[in-house]
Amino acid sequence: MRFPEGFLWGGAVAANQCEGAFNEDGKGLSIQDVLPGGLKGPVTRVPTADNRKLVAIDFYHRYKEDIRLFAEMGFKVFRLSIAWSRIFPMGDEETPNEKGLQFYDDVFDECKKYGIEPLVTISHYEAPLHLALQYNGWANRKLIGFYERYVRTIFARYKDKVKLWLTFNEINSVLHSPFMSGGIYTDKEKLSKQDLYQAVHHELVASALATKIAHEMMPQAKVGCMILSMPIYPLTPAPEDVTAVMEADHQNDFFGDVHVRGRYPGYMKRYFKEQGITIHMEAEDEKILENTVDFVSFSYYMSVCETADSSVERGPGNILGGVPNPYLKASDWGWQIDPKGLRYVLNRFYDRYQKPLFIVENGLGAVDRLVTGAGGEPLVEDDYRIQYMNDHLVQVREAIEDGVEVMGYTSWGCIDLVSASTAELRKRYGFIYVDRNDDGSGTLNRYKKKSFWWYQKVIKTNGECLVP
Ligand code: BGP
Repeated sequence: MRFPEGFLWGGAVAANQCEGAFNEDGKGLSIQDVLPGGLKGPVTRVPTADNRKLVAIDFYHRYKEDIRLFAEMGFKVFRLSIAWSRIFPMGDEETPNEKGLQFYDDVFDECKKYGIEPLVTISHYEAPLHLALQYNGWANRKLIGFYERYVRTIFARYKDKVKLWLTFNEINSVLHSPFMSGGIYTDKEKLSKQDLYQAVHHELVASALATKIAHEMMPQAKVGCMILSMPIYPLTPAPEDVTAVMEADHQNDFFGDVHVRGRYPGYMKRYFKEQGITIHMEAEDEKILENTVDFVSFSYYMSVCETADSSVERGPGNILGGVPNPYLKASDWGWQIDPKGLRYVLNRFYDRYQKPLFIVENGLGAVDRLVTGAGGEPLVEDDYRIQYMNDHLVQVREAIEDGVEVMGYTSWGCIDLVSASTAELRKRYGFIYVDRNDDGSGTLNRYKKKSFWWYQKVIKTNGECLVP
């Protein structure tokens, strides 16, 4: 069992979950700096001491050590995001913050030293707070212009260092977490569907515009969309349940369809009509949307079921939950583990789009224990993580056998970091343990987990050591 030559093995992080240094070197506040509890809120408006993202794992000061460890594992690619508020602290000013730009120059240079290719998410749940408070985030069309200025700035600066770009992290998540994903300050309960889908339209136009600009400024660059993928299975074979699945799928497929096909699908036009939603489009929007992506990237953690029976309870999940599947076990956070679902989504995306695919997030959030081994050495025996990743990668290989074109795989949280949904550090994903706890204690020292050596071997053998 081997993967294609040149397969991009690596890991992924996001600025707000690892960098810390929330107010250093001219960085402005981002929405994450006022979101100490993650998805469940509250929004504090000013940073509070209980917000673990303010320090996070201090990647800002320790990136050299961390990238060296990634190189030791053999990473070919490292997915990271640029914190928008390091480059434009308020989001709406005209001149970028030079120190912020310099930081990512340094990070990319460090990657280059080891032959690691950066894969950059332009916006990963970290819009400048000012854009949320002053403009209500992506609900406001003006965000397209601010985002355009931001992308032009980073493309001009990094065009010789970065070839792989993602426009928005999990762009479909804005339907479920409008503040974290879209910087929309209006309470989710009070936000109308009209305003929500109008915000989606603004993001889709901005994403296509970024793709257009990237292609003009950097002919070598490849731009991808990034979708939160979650296979949805019918809870029963009842045709009503299958229809419920189809309609739930539409709410996610919509995003990929616009990015790849360059126009709104018919099923969304029907949905807008039935919901009384009118998307306000400027004359140029349809033309801009025709700038389609070069590849499709996605996160994959779990699958769910759907049913037409509204009395059936929904369970927890990665931003969007669903009806639990009686055939699957769940992680400690209730996310149902389904390796075969990864082969299924890979085939589904490929059948639909015929574009190269990139798995840019996958992994297991678990409580790890740092213990002392017999010889006094620090140990983290995360066999459960090795099992999870082995089983998922076996299914990636199966999909490749099915003929699916897969560019690479970046495991989520290749180094422990702050969770997006619950803002905890105790929910660990890394191959590298970071001694930092939810109560703020810990040395911030890094330790290699058992999975570190396992992943190193996976990369070295190009997947040959995986166990079917
Ligand atoms: C995705 C996000 C990531 C990441 C991951 C794991 O939705 O793109 O930012 O955090 O999920 O989720 P969590 O951190 O909530 O466990």
